[in-house]
Amino acid sequence: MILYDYVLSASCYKVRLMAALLGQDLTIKAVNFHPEREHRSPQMLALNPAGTLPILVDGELTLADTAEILRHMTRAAPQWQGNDDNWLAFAVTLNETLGLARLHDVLGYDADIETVRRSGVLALRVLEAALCERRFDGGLYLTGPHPTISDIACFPNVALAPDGGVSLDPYPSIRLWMRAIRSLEGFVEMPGIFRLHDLAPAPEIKR
Ligand SMILES: N[C@@H](CCC(=O)N[C@@H](CS)C(=O)NCC(=O)O)C(=O)O
Repeated sequence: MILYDYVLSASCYKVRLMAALLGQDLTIKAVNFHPEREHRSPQMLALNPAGTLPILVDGELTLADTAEILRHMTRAAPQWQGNDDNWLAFAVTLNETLGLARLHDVLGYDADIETVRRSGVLALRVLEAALCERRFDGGLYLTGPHPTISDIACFPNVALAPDGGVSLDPYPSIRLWMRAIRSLEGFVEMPGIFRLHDLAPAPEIKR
């Protein structure tokens, strides 16, 4: 499978992370998204007229929607498919709010930044409430005790929220959920999202 990729894209990272967790090989074709806007070049628009990344090519198949890509990658791993497409739709909301705030702050994208950040905070509150409820049901992940594509679709834009000026401090259940994802076997990093074991241990409290 070939991934047309930009290293700082949260959406492209979803695909790289999924492949790593599944142990699948990806041939990465780096696209100069910024500053060259190569994803809008005639060659790239021929692959994906919407002019977005990621794009996954698997033989004859070309996919340019992250949810579809994640479904395709997990077709032989039903335990990853989950049973709740609402979270895949929610991941789009996260991309349009927290993701846009980050593109504004990091790459200078035009946005009504306060409104976008406020919408991002509303989405985080929804996520926090859902994850808090899950923990009472004994589940660590969005759809139950095991991670699914719902978690992979939602995780990157949440983890990178501080890059868009949105703090994660008020959300303990979200932080626990992110720790769980970052400790998964096969987890890979992207700039700004680190593997759990690479973090300094919590300081010892002396009494
Ligand atoms: N519909 C796409 C959207 C993914 C997306 O938002 N990609 C961003 C990069 S993270 C993009 O390509 N934006 C186009 C641009 O900013 O010109 C999906 O869900 O995969």
